[in-house]
Amino acid sequence: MFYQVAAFLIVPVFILPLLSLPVVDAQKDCVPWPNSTEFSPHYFQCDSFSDNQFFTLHEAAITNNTGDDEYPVDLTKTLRVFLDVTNLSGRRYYNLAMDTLFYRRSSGWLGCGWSIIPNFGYLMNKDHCADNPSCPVQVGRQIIEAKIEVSPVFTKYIGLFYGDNIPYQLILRFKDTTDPINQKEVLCVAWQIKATL
Ligand SMILES: *[C@@H]1O[C@H](CO)[C@@H](O)[C@H](O)[C@H]1NC(C)=O
Ligand SMILES: *[C@@H]1O[C@H](CO)[C@@H](O)[C@H](O)[C@H]1NC(C)=O
Ligand SMILES: CC(=O)N[C@H]1CO[C@H](CO)[C@@H](O)[C@@H]1O
Repeated sequence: MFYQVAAFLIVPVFILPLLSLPVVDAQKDCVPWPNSTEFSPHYFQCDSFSDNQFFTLHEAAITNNTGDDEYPVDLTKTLRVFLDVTNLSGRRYYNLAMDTLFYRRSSGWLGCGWSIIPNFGYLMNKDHCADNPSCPVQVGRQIIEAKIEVSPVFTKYIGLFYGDNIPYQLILRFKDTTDPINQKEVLCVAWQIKATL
């Protein structure tokens, strides 16, 4: 853990400028708060690294730990994400892991875009099925729930380098880990939110 904490605080100064070049958006999206994120969260099913995503997303909600909507989203508290999905694979999933990737918004003379925030492996490969009544994921349509718990070290790091009350994008990638060597992504969900840290 210690080396990660150190990495959050020391490495970014040197390598952030290299890693943070944004992927430039289409011109019509070049606004500071895309997809009305100033007022409400926006989600969509994102493209997958894998050939197939076996889950289809119908609807989604992001709430605080008591299940209430709270906006801006407070990243220093536990968040719950509810995903109304259909599992199209024809089989159950007992082993799933979730990667959470953070992006921040930039808009300026270089254009607009989302730049990835280096996380040094933190918030990756979180066991989705430990202590989770919405696992296993059955065949067909259902609600699955995921918790996002960001440590104070990570929120401090984000706050320090990127700031408060700006748009962030969270990408949640769910992977079937039954075969650890050959993990298959089953669902990718993007959240674009205004966040306090
Ligand atoms: C806004 O949301 C749509 C999906 O609803 C997505 O395709 C688009 O890339 C988003 N815009 C930005 C700037 O992220
Ligand atoms: C969640 O948000 C509601 C409404 O803003 C608030 O009353 C409640 O205390 C919040 N719960 C937590 C755990 O922060
Ligand atoms: C490809 C496949 O097996 N699809 C199944 C997914 O789940 C639906 C609903 O249970 C079935 O009708 C499909 O046959």
